[in-house]
Amino acid sequence: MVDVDKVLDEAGLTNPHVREYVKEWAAITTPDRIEVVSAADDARLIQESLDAGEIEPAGEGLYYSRSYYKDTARSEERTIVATNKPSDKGAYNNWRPADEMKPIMLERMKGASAGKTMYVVPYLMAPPGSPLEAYAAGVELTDHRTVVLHMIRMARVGIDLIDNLADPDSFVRAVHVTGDLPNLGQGTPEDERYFVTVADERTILHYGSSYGGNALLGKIAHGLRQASYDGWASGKFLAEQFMLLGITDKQTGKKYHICGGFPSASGKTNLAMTLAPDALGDRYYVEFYGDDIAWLWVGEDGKLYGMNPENGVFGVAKDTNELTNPTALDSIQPGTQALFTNVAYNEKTHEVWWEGKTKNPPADLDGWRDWKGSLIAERTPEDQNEPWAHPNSRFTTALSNVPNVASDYDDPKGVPIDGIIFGGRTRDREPLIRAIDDIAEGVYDGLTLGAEATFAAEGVEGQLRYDPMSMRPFMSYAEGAYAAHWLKIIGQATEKPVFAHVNWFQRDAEDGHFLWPGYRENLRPLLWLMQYKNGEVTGRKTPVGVLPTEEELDLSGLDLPQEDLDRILTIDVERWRQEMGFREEHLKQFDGLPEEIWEAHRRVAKALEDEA
Ligand code: GTP
Ligand code: SPV
Ligand code: MN
Repeated sequence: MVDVDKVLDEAGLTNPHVREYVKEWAAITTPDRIEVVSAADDARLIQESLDAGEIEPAGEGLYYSRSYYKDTARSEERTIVATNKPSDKGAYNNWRPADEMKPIMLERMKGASAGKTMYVVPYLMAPPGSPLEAYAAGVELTDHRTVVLHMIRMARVGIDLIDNLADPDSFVRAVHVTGDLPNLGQGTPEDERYFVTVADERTILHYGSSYGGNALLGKIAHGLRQASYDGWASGKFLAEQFMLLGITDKQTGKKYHICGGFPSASGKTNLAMTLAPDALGDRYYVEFYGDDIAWLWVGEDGKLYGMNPENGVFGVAKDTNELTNPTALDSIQPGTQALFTNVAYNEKTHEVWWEGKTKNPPADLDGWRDWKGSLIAERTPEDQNEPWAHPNSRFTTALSNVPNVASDYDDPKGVPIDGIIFGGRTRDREPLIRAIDDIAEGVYDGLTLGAEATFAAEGVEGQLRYDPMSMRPFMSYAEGAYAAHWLKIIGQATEKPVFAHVNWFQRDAEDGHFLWPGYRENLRPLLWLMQYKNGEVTGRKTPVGVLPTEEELDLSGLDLPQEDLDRILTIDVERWRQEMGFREEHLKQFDGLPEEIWEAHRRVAKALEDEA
């Protein structure tokens, strides 16, 4: 048995509640060693991980790791929100009683860290001094060193952060036990994994993975599931899977902040890191605040504020290149201490590669291994077309490495929010952008956000996989209450943000090409939205919102076929009428949906029926 008191004394960790929690879980998981971690330990932990072969060098101050091959993404089926209130059950949160799940997790975790080190990782999901600090503190216990390296990049980590809390008992208890990855039956009926947030006890219990949102518990388990529950229970804030960016118009000196949700792998990181298109000259400057999570609240001055609780970026590697996202490449340059996970790796040159990094994979196959660790040169003919990198391979880097990170990104005050946008991958129907002035219609639009089903065989043609506010995998309480909470928070703001729905992914029906070039050009519709909010342009009213006219949208330097432009700046009324039926079925799943949302739905439906 480890002498926990001795370890905590030596580390100088004094918070009595944290000490008690560490002792309780050490007795359950029975690690051989316990170590308390601060960000300052990073260099030593990196060296230990290199020595142990858990990570490999990927250039000067860059590192590479592979996760177990059946452990490469979040598992939605195995993710559960457990509380003591059956009324918390929603359509999407996989609700189970806390009394049922806690014994299961105890059983799984019992003795499961034997032979390993338990790292105690105190963290804060906010800049210190934030008005939401009381909801931001957590202590992750993890038995996986690579998880610690990720936590140090993705969150603010240090003993001082939890030793000086206003309420020393107000921290999230976040327990991560990796388990025996080759023997967990991932994806089979005997699947042993469970990722449980006991939301009304502010306790997170994750067992059976060392990857991403399954294991870095500050990120989505705390930053989204727990925080959205806390935001609702306290009545104080929203926690959403949102990016957050700033746009400065150097000519007028005005600065705008826009946040918004796109479902996972639908372009948040790319949008937040976007740069002003060259064709617009150097008039605009885009600043990065966050790419995956935003917490929103109404400040004492009555304005809506937002902040990114994270301290780093866990970005999709695929298709990241000089054209699509040069900012991302800059943020993972030598010396940044960035980590790569599940990309392809050259064991001789220590280079990394992923699909879309360059047009073709490296020609000289010598030393290259794919994300599973197999030599590319030894691939059989059947395997030739397998990707080198896993499609969900990622890079992890601290916010401070992002070249266009906002100078005030860690200001605890947050930034005032001018616009809230929603966007999914939709191949038809959704125009480039439609602005929505009415709050209930904006919230309604968020609730009916979706991305097209990727496996057409199982889905209905034209029907979306709805993903309310891009929170479907992170929803922690019932959707009706969630909608009401949104209406309440936004309703309190004295200056209302403008809402908009965007779509970068509309395609030509015949050859499938994207009708809009996307990536950094996505700034153009956002500039229009801010002009619209300022009353500088009026747009064209449609049943589903206000669309820019061709003249209003700055298209300078772009050479788009007229028919593509016509398509993305109009709505397909027939498809929209069909969509309204799907939406009705979708919304009916939600008990207690506020009447304002149903009214918004009926208003839009009627306007579509009345349209010639
Ligand atoms: P998560 O981290 O999973 O929440 O994803 P995300 O929403 O941050 O998505 P990300 O920005 O990483 O983009 C996912 C994929 O979409 C990448 O492969 C991008 O290259 C691609 N993508 C992003 N923006 C655009 C765009 O404007 N047009 C097109 N065609 N593809 C895009
Ligand atoms: C997502 O899947 O939306 C992510 C990555 O941002 S993970 O942290 O694994 O959730
Ligand atoms: Mn995400």
